[in-house]
Amino acid sequence: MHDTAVPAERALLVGIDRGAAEWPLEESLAELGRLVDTDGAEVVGTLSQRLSTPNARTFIGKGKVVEVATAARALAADVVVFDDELSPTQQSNLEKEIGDVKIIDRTALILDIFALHATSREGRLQVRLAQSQYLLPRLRGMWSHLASNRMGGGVGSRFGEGESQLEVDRRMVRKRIGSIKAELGKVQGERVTQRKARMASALFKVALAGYTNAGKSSLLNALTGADVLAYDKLFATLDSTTRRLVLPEGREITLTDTVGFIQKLPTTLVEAFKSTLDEISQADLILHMVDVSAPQRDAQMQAVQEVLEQIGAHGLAQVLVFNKCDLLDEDVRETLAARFPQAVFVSALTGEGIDGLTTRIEQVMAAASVLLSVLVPYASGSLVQLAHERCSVVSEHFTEDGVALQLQAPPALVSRFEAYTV
Ligand SMILES: Nc1nc2c(ncn2[C@@H]2O[C@H](COP(=O)(O)OP(=O)(O)OP(=O)(O)O)[C@@H](O)[C@H]2O)c(=O)[nH]1
Ligand SMILES: [Mg+2]
Repeated sequence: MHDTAVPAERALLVGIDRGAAEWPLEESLAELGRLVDTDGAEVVGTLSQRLSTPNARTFIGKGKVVEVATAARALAADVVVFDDELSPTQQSNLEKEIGDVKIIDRTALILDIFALHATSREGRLQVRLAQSQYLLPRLRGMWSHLASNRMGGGVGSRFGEGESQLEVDRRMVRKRIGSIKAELGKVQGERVTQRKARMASALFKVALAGYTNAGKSSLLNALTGADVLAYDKLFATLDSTTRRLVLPEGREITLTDTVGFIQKLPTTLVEAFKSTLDEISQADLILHMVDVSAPQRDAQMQAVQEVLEQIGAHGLAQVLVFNKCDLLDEDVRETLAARFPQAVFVSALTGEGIDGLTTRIEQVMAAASVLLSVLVPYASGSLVQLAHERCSVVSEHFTEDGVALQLQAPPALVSRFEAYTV
């Protein structure tokens, strides 16, 4: 992915330990390290501090700032990456006090990875929107030295009626945000049209949601023979992909793979990716994909539920899918099965458990369906076809007056059969 001729940037990671049991600092820093790696840089050291609340001025304490500056020099670091989002003030103070290295936070790193991985026009626009929204309140911190140079006179210092450079910059970024939104609106019109068509078809919509790297794209590929990039990096997928799938009993569904979640997912990203994430919030069923072998599995599941809540999808039907079960020891698996009796264990890699998963989807569909008895005249053969494609046919008899069917129909299709119910 990255040009090996260019030496990787050297990153020093910094986090604070709040004593939170669900995300131990080492695990959070390990994840930050994977993000750094995905972004093409190299981790050269980590520093941490126990603090119940971050320092308002510099995030870490005064003494720790000196320690970070010394370590950054000793390790020849190019960039210091903080494991939490820094406030604009904290960032500019850290830049002043540490000097000579780039200071970024988890959010900026995630935005950078998204920018690297965005391929579609919509994806790129969404990332640019999130980046601009992140930048806006930080303009002062980032460009203060430029602004003060400009204030000193010379080229670029003769602008507006008493308008400061900062105000000009902010206005520019706001204008950019406006034009990105307008462009996104146009691009997304197409997605909305496609989604409306899917709604009208009354196909049961299943969305894959889960922590990044859980195996969502791998599962889509395993189920539908799609060719979506599955890759052992974080945020391999940004664009959503929808495929049709015919279940063993003959009903057809759509399956949508989309962007993964992470703890501390930047709110600017959630907002900018609203339209992509709507693929999840508009689904009939969410397959919550979990990398069951991840050390932070429980905390990852919790983080996913929090994002689902943020996007208004927490009330939807969910099936818990424990993926990568090929990596589990038998006893661990038994303990988990007892703790999560509803979970379906699968391996997108070996194919194990995939049949059990499709059966479970069929069960959920049946539960969400309406039982109908209809007599369809032979002249309305297309309705019989619809019944086979979109409903679950419980029984079918050919009588003198037409085809007598017992159906489990999705609520959206009930009206189509209304005239023929018996
Ligand atoms: N051992 C094992 N590895 C798996 C399984 N499913 C996926 N993987 C691996 O896990 C990594 C991530 O898989 P993806 O399908 O890209 O995961 P994703 O959830 O789509 O990730 P993002 O798009 O980055 O959010 C890849 O290296 C896969 O080969 C599995 O069942 N077992
Ligand atoms: Mg993916």
